[in-house]
Amino acid sequence: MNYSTVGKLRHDWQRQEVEELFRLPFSELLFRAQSVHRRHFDPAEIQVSSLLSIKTGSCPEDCAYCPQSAYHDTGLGEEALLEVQQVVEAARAARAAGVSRFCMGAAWRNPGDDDLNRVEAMIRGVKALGMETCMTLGMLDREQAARLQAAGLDYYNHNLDTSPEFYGTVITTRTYQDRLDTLKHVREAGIKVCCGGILGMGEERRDRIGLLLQLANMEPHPDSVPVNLLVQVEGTPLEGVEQLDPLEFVRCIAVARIMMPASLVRLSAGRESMSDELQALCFLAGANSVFYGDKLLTAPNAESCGDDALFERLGLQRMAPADDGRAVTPSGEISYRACRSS
Ligand code: SAM
Ligand code: DTB
Ligand code: SF4
Repeated sequence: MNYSTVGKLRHDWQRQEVEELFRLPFSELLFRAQSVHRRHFDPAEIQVSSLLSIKTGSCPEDCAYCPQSAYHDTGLGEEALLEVQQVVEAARAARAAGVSRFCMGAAWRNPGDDDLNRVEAMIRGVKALGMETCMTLGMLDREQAARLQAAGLDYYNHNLDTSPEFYGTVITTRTYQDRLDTLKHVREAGIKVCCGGILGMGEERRDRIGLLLQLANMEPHPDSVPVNLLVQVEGTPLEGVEQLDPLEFVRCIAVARIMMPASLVRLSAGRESMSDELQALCFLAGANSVFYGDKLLTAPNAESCGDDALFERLGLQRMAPADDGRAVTPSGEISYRACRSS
């Protein structure tokens, strides 16, 4: 290994060198990932985001993993777009729980112009709390991205999900190029990009490498890279798909860290099914961000109490939470259960 290039930002990754990273002995791979991590981040710090579904269910896209697709019978009905006040209250509760970034998701193929008026008011309301804002609303054109940027949006989440080759077996209602186009509009509007994927959908290692190559050869890299482990939801086509080897998942985190040294790598969906020890390995491999709160968009997340205890046991400090010390009663939309002392 050429140590002079360790941790340098590159956008010319070749498949063969990524395959070689995956083939390294596990301890060597983790050592390299941890070395890269320390050049750009304090390894004792973790970025904490929380999620709120601002418009749930009945999505016109056919994503095989997603409980919110109208194509799958998962028992989720369609809910209307939340009111601005409901969203701001949920963000206030998240802030009181030490969350620094508030991510709002909608089950849309793309937002309509009327929806966008309310969404802009949500961004302004959450920004006024001193929190970072993130949204994931589906496809955006240039003008829509510019409107969100003008409202103060910090991050836009839009995942590539998997390799270009595997993509068509998971989603047929929109193309890989559609995703890349939206990412371009977001970047050109001056919004930070949050882009990652889902592992454990029955893809091969070559697809995981294909996804990482797409992400790491973006210039600049996505600012934030969510690595989701598929949450298998009853009624979705991917329910029952063979589970991914957890150590392969850790390898992917480590390779993502090495390829995108300065990006936040988020250990995203799927933590509720992971042991504390597996999550600790992911942090050691370079993950330095999580979703906090007992719910993701519609699926359960690792419980916040357990997370508080885990961060404490691992000596992890939260990155720059916006906290003015005000006590806030959590709304019903987002839940941070009071921790029982034992
Ligand atoms: N509709 C918008 C879109 O697809 O871009 C935003 C919401 S969508 C739920 C956001 C992301 O959640 C998807 O891109 C996918 O990566 C992730 N996701 C959805 N269902 C998931 C599941 N069951 N397990 C893991 N990740 C999931
Ligand atoms: C991301 O990559 N993962 C989050 C967020 N971006 C929007 C969503 C996970 C969704 C898990 C399934 C659910 O809660 O419905
Ligand atoms: Fe719709 Fe997004 Fe779910 Fe796909 S992932 S069905 S686009 S909410």
